[in-house]
Amino acid sequence: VFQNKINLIFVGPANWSKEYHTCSGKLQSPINIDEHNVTNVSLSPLRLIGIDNPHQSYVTNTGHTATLRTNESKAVMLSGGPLENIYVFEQLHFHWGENDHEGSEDLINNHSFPMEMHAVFYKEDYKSFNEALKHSDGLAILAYLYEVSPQPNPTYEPIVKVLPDIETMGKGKVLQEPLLLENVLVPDIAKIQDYFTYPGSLTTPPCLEVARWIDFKDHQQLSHDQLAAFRDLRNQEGDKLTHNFRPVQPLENREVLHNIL
Ligand code: 1SD
Ligand code: ZN
Repeated sequence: VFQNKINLIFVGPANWSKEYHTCSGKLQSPINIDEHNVTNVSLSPLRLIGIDNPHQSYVTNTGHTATLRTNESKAVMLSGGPLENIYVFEQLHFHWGENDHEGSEDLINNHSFPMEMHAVFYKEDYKSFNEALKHSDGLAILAYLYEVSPQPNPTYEPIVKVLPDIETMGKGKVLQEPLLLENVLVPDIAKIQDYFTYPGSLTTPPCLEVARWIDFKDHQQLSHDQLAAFRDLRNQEGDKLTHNFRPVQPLENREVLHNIL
């Protein structure tokens, strides 16, 4: 266990580029999005297909996060906006912090949110998620930011409810009812075209620079207790998983677009 802990510290975010040279590229994620330094654009509508049917879904503790997948492949597809092609839903997962004042990966005007959800899609032409990782236009990732609300958000209750059952790394649990992804991915149809978008990377090693990021400007709500339920998950060492976000990376020569209606 002692040896493992040393390895874990060694491979922490600050040391990733020693182990994975791809983690020190010029298109790394996350970033701080400075709202005063974005270019306003009006792209074609972003479209999500297949979200109006409930899909049987399961949540897994990967040791780094809780990941939700559906049993049906190609259940949900994404296109439009900055995307030139069709992208297939792979999984969604969460990043959070030790308390309600930190946790998001991307920052907005240097502000951190208590949670960020990533819905990961791969380009349909590449046939599989793993193949898509080999191409610079391989992934599209929808990012949702959360703030603390006094009331629990009912949309996330089915997910939060299974977390105690998957406390240990490697455990998974099917949700009691098929999940209507529409509520999760399009919480407010009137606000879905208001987002920031930029070219970036996976936020975990090997930090591949293959992702088109789409960060919604609208914030979602979770109660303190709902957020706290994620912090009870355990990592590989059996310790509480209380900090799974990567610090922001240099913007370098990138432009962040702000899509407006
Ligand atoms: O951190 C996730 C990681 O868990 C895995 O899901 C990977 C591939 O999808 O993506 C990264 S992230 O860049 O979506 N945060
Ligand atoms: Zn992520």
